[in-house]
Amino acid sequence: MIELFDLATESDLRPSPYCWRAKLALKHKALAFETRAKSYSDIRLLGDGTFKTLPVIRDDDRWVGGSMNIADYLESRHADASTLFPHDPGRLFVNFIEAWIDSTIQPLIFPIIACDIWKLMPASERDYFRRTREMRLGTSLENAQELNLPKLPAVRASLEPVRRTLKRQPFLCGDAPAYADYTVYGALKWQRLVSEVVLFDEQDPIHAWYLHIDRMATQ
Ligand SMILES: N[C@@H](CCC(=O)N[C@@H](CS)C(=O)NCC(=O)O)C(=O)O
Repeated sequence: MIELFDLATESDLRPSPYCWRAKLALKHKALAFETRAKSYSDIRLLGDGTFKTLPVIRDDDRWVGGSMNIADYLESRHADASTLFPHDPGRLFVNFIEAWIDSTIQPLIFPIIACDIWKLMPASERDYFRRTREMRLGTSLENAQELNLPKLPAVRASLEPVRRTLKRQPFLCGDAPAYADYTVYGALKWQRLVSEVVLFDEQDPIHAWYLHIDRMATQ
């Protein structure tokens, strides 16, 4: 049975957008797996001790870390199961989506929700989270939230490429969801799990798409 090491909050929410990508890749391939809740300070105890981030998976004696490495590993190991990269043999589309989400969408969302994530962290992880994330944000978690909440309309507008694509087709990958969809979903799930801010409402084309993947993710 594959084990997925997944970042957990104190109340066992699993907010990590990267871990959602890995979880959905496993579900997409219809593989049996169990998640193992971990904190930041547990990461260095996994495998050979070189992992710095979650997700990490263990498949018998094979350890793989990094969401895209995990997707690539599952794709080559289970080539007979439904592909994670349909219509994208060179991975050109999915590479763009990953770069866009990692460099633009998640950094727009993060300052708004960082303080909410901090509140949900186990007490033992809070100092680490605050120190490293305040360094990244260049200000306090509270100040980052206050400064960035008024920018919500711009954050919503930044999802316009997804919205326009979903007006033409049911999923970013075509008629069925695949890894590029899961990469976008991970960012939105992360935000919705930890914060009350609304990035898309029920009229938004993103809504039905999100609910479909959310059912897959949580069943
Ligand atoms: N490029 C990595 C990024 C993963 C990542 O940044 N994960 C965060 C959790 S959301 C983490 O484990 N951070 C460790 C830390 O801050 O110490 C991937 O795609 O998996």
